[in-house]
Amino acid sequence: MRRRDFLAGGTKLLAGAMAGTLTQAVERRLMAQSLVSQSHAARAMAAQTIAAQTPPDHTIRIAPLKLEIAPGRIVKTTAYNGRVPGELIRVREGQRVTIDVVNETDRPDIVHWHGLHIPSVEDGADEEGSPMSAPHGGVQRYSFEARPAGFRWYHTHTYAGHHLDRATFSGEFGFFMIDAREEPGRYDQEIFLALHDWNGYIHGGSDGYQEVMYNHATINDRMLGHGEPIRVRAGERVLVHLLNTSATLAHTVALPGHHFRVTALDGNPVATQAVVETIRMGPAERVDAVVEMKEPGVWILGETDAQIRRSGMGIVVEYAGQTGEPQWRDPDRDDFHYARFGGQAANGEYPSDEAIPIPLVIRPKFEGYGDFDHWTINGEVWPHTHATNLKTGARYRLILDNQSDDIHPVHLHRHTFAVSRMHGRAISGVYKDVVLLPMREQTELVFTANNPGRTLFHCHQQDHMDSGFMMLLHYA
Ligand SMILES: [Cu+2]
Repeated sequence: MRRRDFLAGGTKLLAGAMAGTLTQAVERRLMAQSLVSQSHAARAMAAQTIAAQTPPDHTIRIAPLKLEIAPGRIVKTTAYNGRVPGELIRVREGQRVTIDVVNETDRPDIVHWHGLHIPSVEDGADEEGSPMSAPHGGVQRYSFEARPAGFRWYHTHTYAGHHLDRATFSGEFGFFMIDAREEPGRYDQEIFLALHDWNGYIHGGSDGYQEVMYNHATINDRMLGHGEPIRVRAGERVLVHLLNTSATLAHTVALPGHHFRVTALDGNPVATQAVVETIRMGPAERVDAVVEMKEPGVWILGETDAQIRRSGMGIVVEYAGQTGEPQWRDPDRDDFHYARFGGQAANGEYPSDEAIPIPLVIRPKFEGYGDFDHWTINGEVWPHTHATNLKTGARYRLILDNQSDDIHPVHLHRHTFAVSRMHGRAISGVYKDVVLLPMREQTELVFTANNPGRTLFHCHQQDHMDSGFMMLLHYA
């Protein structure tokens, strides 16, 4: 699916939304957040006392940043430690890591450790009971054992509403790599690439609906052609860690003349390392892939959509001794499908028929002119979405019935799930924490309730999450 298809079915903000007041649902969410925050004020004070005593392994300072994405082209944003992405946090699996989050902005903020199996209070989601960092210098200390191994990330977990430069629209994200105790390391170099869209704005449609579009895009902090190239040598094997940090858009990338051997999805090793020409990721999805450098030249690794690539989403790959204009060729086909990376369905580690079903129907809800479309789960808008009381150790099957004309990158906090059914077919061996739900289809995810505590499940598309597409699973 390309950007235009996505937008055609996509984000529906009504014409008056920008000028409108906060909706009731939004107010409810903010109220719920402030109640949780108050109940954790005591913990927050304790954390600040600790912070003064022992130095952390890492400090993340959240502050405004003027980011130059191309000569003379400045994006005003907020970011971690004055850079985008924030520093790479890299630890061994099981290693305890202590991180202080210092908030130098004028709004409360919080950092979510995405893809880690950690306690709710450390997870970095206000709705789960993790405390926020107060504005104007507030500090929160996070301390947890980093697991499971794989390519994780961290990002702000706040509310954007009509401010299309806040929350995941901002530069507040970074890579979090957890290395297994034994790394095979069959590669010559390793690179981390984050795709991001900048300067979101509301684009008017002819039907009265409006859409989020963007002026600029980058890979890491620079637009295509304005950063350092990825320098390679013929014969090298390059391990690429790709992350889509866009607030709202799925992206497809390719590297002409080369293929990607996919080794992990969302940091979890795949059953079948299929070789693909394109990689497609919804917001928050990650792909690890090995590229064999056997086509000397100067190439563009970039978005397959020409408009998005021209707006900056690309990076030059330059072989040693090669010069000239970077080359782009459209791929023959988009060949990235989750099922290609699965194993034999019969060998599924999580036979879905043994898991307790939790049916979840996803629908938009028209709220009147001058307002957002809201998103409902089983007819309810957050915070009225039901917190199902799960049993520790039991296995569950989320049956997601997407009755909308949108795709949704849904995310389950603090757990890894298996994608067990998609497009009407059983899948095994595909473990993820975000999955892009096809429109007008049922998708099934199986997980074990093995990390007790409040657990958020939500759409990672910022405006959908902000408009009610969120629920809390709870078990003790
Ligand atoms: Cu969504």
